[in-house]
Amino acid sequence: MSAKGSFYITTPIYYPSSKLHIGHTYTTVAADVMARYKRAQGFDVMFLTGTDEHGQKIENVAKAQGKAPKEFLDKVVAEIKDLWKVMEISYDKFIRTTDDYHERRVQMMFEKLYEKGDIYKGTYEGMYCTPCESFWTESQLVDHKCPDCGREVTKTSEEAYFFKMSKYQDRLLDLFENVEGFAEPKSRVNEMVNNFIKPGLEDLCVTRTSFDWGIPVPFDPKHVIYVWLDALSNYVTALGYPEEVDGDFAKFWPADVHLVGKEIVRFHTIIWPAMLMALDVPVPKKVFGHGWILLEGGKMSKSKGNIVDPVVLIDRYGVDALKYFLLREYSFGQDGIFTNEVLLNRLNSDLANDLGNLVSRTVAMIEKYNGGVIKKGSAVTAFDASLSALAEETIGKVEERLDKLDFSTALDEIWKLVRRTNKYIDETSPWALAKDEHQKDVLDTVLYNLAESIRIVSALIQPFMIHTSRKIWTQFGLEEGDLTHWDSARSFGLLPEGLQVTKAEALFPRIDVPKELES
Ligand code: ME8
Repeated sequence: MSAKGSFYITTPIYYPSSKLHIGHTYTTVAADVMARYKRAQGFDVMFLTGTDEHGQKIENVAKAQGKAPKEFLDKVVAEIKDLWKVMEISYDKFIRTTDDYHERRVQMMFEKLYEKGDIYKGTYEGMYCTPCESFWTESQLVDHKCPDCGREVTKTSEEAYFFKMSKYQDRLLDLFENVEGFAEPKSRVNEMVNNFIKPGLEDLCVTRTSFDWGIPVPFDPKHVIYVWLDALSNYVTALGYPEEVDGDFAKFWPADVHLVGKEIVRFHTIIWPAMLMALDVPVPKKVFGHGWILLEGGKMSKSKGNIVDPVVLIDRYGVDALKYFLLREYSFGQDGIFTNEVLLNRLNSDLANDLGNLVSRTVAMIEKYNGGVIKKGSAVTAFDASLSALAEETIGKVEERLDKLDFSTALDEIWKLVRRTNKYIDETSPWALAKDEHQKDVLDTVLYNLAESIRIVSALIQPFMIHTSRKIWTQFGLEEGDLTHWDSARSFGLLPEGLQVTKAEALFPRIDVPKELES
């Protein structure tokens, strides 16, 4: 294990009922940035994502296409993996709930809970929402409809197995009230405690007999294991539990953070910890329920068809621009509205103007005034100290923000440095210095400081925009290594003399917004 220790981060495992949209991309990009950041800091990282493949909904979609579930799923899963490849998602493991090892381990977990008496056989009577695959009690319904999606629920009665969730009520309350940072943001804690735990937890129906596309109960195979039990278990089966507990499971569990959308916080902060408590397994350190990306008409939904396709945006503006936009524009815990105009204005102001111009102006000036060679002047200007101080301080601020999963303000800290560096150009006016040969040493200092500040920016943006960092390194004659490493952003003044800069095309071309919105 690395000196820094391990870091385990997960995304939800997505339903491969159709192509993924920008909402799924949002969670996955956030997890990817955290994984890259922690690796850059020297942690031993496990980043898990995957697909949730069982249940009636998937069975129905496959049937509608005239396909067997697995045949349908293999195609959609291949498309999802292609999307993550295009987006350079650096997952370490991709789990499918149809993987043999997962199915076997879920059965083992079910048996363990049954043997312990925490799963028992009874009769289920209640309300079921088919699209959400969720059971609800009458009191949880909103206007007699599913509280998650607002759709019709149907009354169901059948023999079923139950998980003794009620037994864990007090321990769950203790978890919410006394374990700092378990559920975040804080607003979600109150919702869970007041709406779900305090009114009293009921035992959870954890099997179905009305469809077959699922993992059978090992000792009673006409019952299929409830999809949420199957799905949540992925976070530990992927690590070997309960078959192999000495390898990845020992190293990475408990998870440092499960990233999820706010609509599934309930499953992750109540059902999942209760299951783990019953299995005598530690609960995850944190469940972070982020907000939704909404369209003007409401939440994107595969079934409503009002989705934004990430591939279309990537083809038009590039992967880095999309990643930057998603994490900079929206505050991670809150909802935000997606419009093309918001996207384009953000790309123009932050990427084309602030960062793109800074790099192209600096490279152009080093070419024009110094034949493309970076020189270290010995003079100082009145503006150097504040630039270098901010440059050295920025990494600490970014780390503090990222450790709180506050991506938007982390990027803003980096952009404060970008804007400060642009201001340094205005303050020092290199074009004026270039006209006076007595100022040559000052000019060298200024150009060096600009290059050095850009190097620090490029090291800090790498978890978010690896292509852009690489393009900057190429323009400044840098190879990936000590001078581009995350920690290199702690020190100003590392660039050696004599590096050769090379002009390249603009990092982010300026977009003509009215024209683009018309097309
Ligand atoms: O719920 N804005 O899968 P799913 C932000 N299989 N995030 C969004 C979003 C939006 N508009 N739409 C989707 C499932 N997401 C289960 C999970 S985990 C053990 C099982 C993201 O395909 C967000 O992370 O419906 C949300 O929680 C997830 O996709 C839901 O994906």
